Amino acid sequence: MCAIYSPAFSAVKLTGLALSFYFRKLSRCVYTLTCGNRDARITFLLFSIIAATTPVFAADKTPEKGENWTIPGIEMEFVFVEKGTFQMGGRGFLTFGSERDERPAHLVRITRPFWIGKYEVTQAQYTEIMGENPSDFQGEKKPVESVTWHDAVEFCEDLTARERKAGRLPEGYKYRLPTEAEWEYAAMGARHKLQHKFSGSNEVEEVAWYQGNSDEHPSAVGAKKPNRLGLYDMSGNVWEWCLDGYGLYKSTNAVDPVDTEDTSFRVFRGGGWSGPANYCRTKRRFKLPPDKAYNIVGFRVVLAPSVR
Ligand SMILES: [Ca+2]
Repeated sequence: MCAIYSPAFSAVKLTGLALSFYFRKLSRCVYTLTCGNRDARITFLLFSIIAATTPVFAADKTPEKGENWTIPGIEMEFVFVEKGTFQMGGRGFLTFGSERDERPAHLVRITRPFWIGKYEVTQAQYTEIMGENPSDFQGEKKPVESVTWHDAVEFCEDLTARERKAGRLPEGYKYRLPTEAEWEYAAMGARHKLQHKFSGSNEVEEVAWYQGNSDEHPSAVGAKKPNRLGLYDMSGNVWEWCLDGYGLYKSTNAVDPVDTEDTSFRVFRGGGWSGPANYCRTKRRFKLPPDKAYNIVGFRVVLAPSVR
């Protein structure tokens, strides 16, 4: 019985009285605003409900796990990729004739989901963030090229700062270059077991701009067939910088691998408009010093957990 006279009970009672007073005042205010007109009162009420629940009136949307994402303002589209395990690298003839540095094949576990750019970063998007366009082959919808690895990293850092300021970064995530493992996992269509030679097909013509069909220049992004995840130009058009330094694979299985041992070279992937079809294989690896820029190399971006 003593409980009904406790301070907690008094606080609840006072709060109830205050709310009751507030709603009576609010009702009187609405009645006055609508001049006592019943239809106007109902309209006012409906408008209030819609305003409180419609996204137009809500705060900016943020990336939701399980859903694709588009960065407002620069319309950079990202595809959500579930975590999973895949075979990285190749086994000689069993995987379309792999090079020495593509072996040994080993299992890689991606333990956290991420988003990856649906397209290579375009010149319009690069210009919007960096205020310049270094590309040899100009065109707003063409991929940016002639960028060093450092340029690509700086773009990602500036994009991260922009999105952090806007309150649109998931906890622990940032925009950065994909690791080689993330890139290959996405190029292969994530958890699908059937492997294609190129990203999305065994026929290079279907999915890639390369030496045989490019007419010696890169093309606007997204013109070829996408892979199973809906990613375009993972094979061909421009090569794509990855985060990793260049090293040989180890035979042991790996968890969220990223090679930072020797960073005198950085890896780039996917083949490009000036190279043969074989370079467009999802497993193919190349390397360049991070301060070199060529008009065959661009990049795409992931929204992913920070790496160690
Ligand atoms: Ca590409």
